[in-house]
Order: sequence, then C-alpha cells, then structure tokens
Amino acid sequence: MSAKDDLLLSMKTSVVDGNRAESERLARESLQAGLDPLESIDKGFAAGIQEVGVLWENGDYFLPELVASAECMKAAMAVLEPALSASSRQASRLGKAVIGTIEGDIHDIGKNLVSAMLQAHGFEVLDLGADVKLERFIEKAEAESARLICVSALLTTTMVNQKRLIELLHQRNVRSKYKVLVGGAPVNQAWADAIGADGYGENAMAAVRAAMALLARG
Ligand code: B12
Repeated sequence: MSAKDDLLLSMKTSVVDGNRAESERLARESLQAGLDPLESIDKGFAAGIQEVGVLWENGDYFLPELVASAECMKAAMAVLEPALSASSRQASRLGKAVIGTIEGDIHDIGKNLVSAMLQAHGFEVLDLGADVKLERFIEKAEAESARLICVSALLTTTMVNQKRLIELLHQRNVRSKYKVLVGGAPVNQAWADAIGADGYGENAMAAVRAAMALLARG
C-alpha cells in the first residue's frame, strides 16, 4: 500500500473509531504531505462516515458513536475547508448557490460536503446551515440574486419540506428565477421529478455535475 493509501485508510479509520484528535491530526498531515483536500475528504473521511452509516444500520453502532464520528468529520472539514477555498479562489465564478439542510433536519455532514465541493468547483456558496426554515432559503436567494438553491434532507419526515419549498417558490411567483437541486440519503431522481425539482445528485460530485449542467442550460 502506498503512503497515500495508508493515510487515506487512517483517515477513514479515525472517523469509524470516533477519534476526533486523530482525524484532525491526519487532516493536517495530509495538507503537509500535499494531498488534494478533495481526495482526503472523499476517499478518507467521507468513506469513514459512510461506513459508520452501515454500522448504525446493522445495529452495531448507537447514537453516541454516531455523534463521535460526526464530530471527527467536522474537525477534519474545519482543517481542510480553508485549503479548498484557497484553490477555489482561482476558479471561475459559476454563480451563487444557496445551500442548506431543510427545516426539521439537523444532519449536515452530506450538505457540508456538497457545499465544499461546489465551492471547490467555482460556485460562490451561501451556506445557511442545518434546520433551515423554508422562507430563509428564499429570502437569501432573493437578497443575493443566487441562481441555484440546493436543499438537503436526510429524514423521510423532512423530505416533504423540499416539496413545500418548491410550492412556496411558486406561491411567491419566483420559481422560474431559480434552479432547485435536491439531495440526501432518502432522496432519489423519482422524488426530485415528483416534486418538480430541477435536479438531483446522489453524492457531492454528482451534485456539482448537476449544478453545472443546470446553470449551463440557463
Ligand atoms: C451521522 C448521522 C447522524 C448524526 C448527524 C450529525 C451531523 N452533524 O450531520 C446525528 C447523530 C446527530 C443524527 C441524528 C439523527 N438521526 Co441520523 N444518521 C446519521 C447517519 C449515520 C449518517 C448520515 C451521514 O452523514 N452520511 C454521510 C454523508 C456523506 O452522506 P449523505 O448525508 O447521504 O450526503 C451525501 C448524499 O446524500 C448527497 N447529498 C446530501 N445532501 C445533498 C444536497 C444536495 C442538493 C445534493 C444534490 C446532494 C446531497 O451528497 C452527500 C455527499 O456524498 C445516517 C445513516 C445513513 N446511512 O445515512 C443516519 C440517519 C439519516 N439518521 C436517522 C435518524 C432517525 C436520526 C434521528 C431522528 C435519531 C434520533 N432518534 O434522534 C436524529 C435526527 C434529528 C433531526 N431532527 O434531524 C435515520 C433516518 C431514517 C429515516 N428514514 O428518516 C438514518 C437513515 C439512520 C437509520 N437507518 O435509521 N444522525
């Protein structure tokens, strides 16, 4: 195994073990070693949190472990994100994107990844955080003349708020001003089509591709 593969595997393991200090240390080490922060996130830390998802689903992990792993992911992202931003400053500006996790839902790891990837690929990202009120998405998009609204939902009970957001855009007569991109673990293309979203992305890279395609279409 190469030194890089070794490092990526250690990143994944640190998240699975819930070892926050180690995640943070590895994130710093990866930057010093000249690793691409996108690759460290994707193949290292995010791979870890995905594994944690499987362990939770199998009943091997409980809430305390989930929280510990989520904290690892946050610590690593705090180190890597400034490096992503530095590379995105050179990228061409593709337009403003408002992003957030929908009302009622506090999951933000996937949303943060999408946010970081969009930024790294040249979008100006306005991240509203998690549990974002429907009105807030619209207010921010209007105030900033954004072109894209990206909405994450991780719960089957909050997915429906993606639909409500699109309905609210129609009610306010601003639906045609924005492209709406939806995602999150329970979301799929069929749901996106059913609620009248403009696009769907299965993961952060697919989100970037969808965002680019939507804005290219105008
Ligand atoms: C980590 C986690 C938590 C952490 C969240 C920490 C944080 N800061 O985010 C904590 C412990 C806080 C938590 C809490 C809860 N959780 Co939770 N959690 C998870 C877990 C294990 C992983 C989620 C995750 O981060 N995945 C990794 C990221 C990288 O993947 P992702 O989010 O899917 O994002 C990717 C794609 O979906 C996509 N994407 C995401 N957003 C967007 C947006 C756009 C626009 C696009 C294009 C793409 C896109 O790109 C991302 C990157 O590749 C999942 C299990 C799972 N398999 O998903 C359960 C899960 C989502 N949780 C679940 C539940 C039930 C809860 C709680 C209600 C538990 C409780 N009883 O309190 C609470 C939620 C409270 C609330 N109101 O929100 C259930 C949901 C079940 C359901 N059918 O609705 C799941 C599925 C676990 C399960 N099988 O039961 N959780």
